[in-house]
Amino acid sequence: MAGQGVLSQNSDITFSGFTSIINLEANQVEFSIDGGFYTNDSIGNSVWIDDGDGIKEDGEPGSEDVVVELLNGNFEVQASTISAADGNYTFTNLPPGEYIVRFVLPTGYDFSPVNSTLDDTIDSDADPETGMTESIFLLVGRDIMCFEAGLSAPCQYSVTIDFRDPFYGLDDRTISVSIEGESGHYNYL
Ligand SMILES: [Ca+2]
Ligand SMILES: [Ca+2]
Ligand SMILES: [Ca+2]
Repeated sequence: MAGQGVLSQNSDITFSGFTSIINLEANQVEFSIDGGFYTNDSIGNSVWIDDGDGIKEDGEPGSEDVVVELLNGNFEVQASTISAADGNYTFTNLPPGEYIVRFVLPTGYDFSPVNSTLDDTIDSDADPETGMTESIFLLVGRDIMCFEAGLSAPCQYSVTIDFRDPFYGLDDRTISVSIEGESGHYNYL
């Protein structure tokens, strides 16, 4: 039955919807041809503002209006959407096949490190150089909702070192240091 989501075990149709050529003799009746149906499945999940570790944690908000594209195995754009207010996005009604999700990096952000944890539901999957996930092989009857992109704001940090003598104030030289780079933990040695 259409819409029930399971490709019948003995389906005679291909993904294009056609059977192979059927040759009938005169007066022959053929009852064995049937067509199985598959559900139209989904790929998705979310884009979020990360603290730079590539792991989606409590308190890190979704990022709205990020352009997300769905490519086929030949890197051709099949669909495009934008993330919702909570950062979520979904591509629905997809036939089985090979796909890639590409996130378009918003101005002022970098992509977080990819695959930072074994839990794929909370890690970032966007390659920091290309914004693309690895190939996704969507099978019949599966929704795959574990493709996230973490966005990290480059950190800006400055410190002033004061060399003045604490008692007499004879030497008032100061040095200011400014650092700009990826979010993360830095140590002064
Ligand atoms: Ca994080
Ligand atoms: Ca991952
Ligand atoms: Ca993930």
